[in-house]
Amino acid sequence: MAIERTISIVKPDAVGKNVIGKIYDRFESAGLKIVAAKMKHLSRAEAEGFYAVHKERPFFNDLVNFMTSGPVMIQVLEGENAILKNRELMGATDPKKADAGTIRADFAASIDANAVHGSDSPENAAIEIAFFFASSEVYAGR
Ligand code: RTP
Ligand code: MG
Repeated sequence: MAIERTISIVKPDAVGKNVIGKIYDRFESAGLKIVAAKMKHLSRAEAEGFYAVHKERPFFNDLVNFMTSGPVMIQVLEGENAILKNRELMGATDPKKADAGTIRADFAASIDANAVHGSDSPENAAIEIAFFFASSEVYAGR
């Protein structure tokens, strides 16, 4: 299986609930390694740029408002099948539909305040990693 890298973001609701460490434990327990991390309060321009793929969607403005409502914790996860593995750990977008034991089932309140973001494809993972980190800021996960 391929070693991949993916972007994970702990969203403002989960940072506010003080569960960054509990979410990091899910990644580490699943064999994913944190190889870069930073806390950041996104500007409107940064949130709009990061979510540019959604700019025509009806929820875009709510999404940008929410993602700029407080600091987020951004990390690069590395490991076997990291992109899909992270999506499985996150659970469905709507926490009401997320499987028991997933991050969103356990920590999220609504489809807007849904605790985490994860890249959804190798192409988007590469774009999203480059959006937040210089290559010199991402470390090899030996
Ligand atoms: P994310 O990008 O944050 O990891 O979430 P996702 O792939 O599971 O969902 P996506 O379709 O990419 O949507 C991005 C974020 O927009 C909000 N959303 N709201 N009201 C709605 O119908 C709706 N649909 C999506 C969610 O907060 C979602 O995480
Ligand atoms: Mg998405």
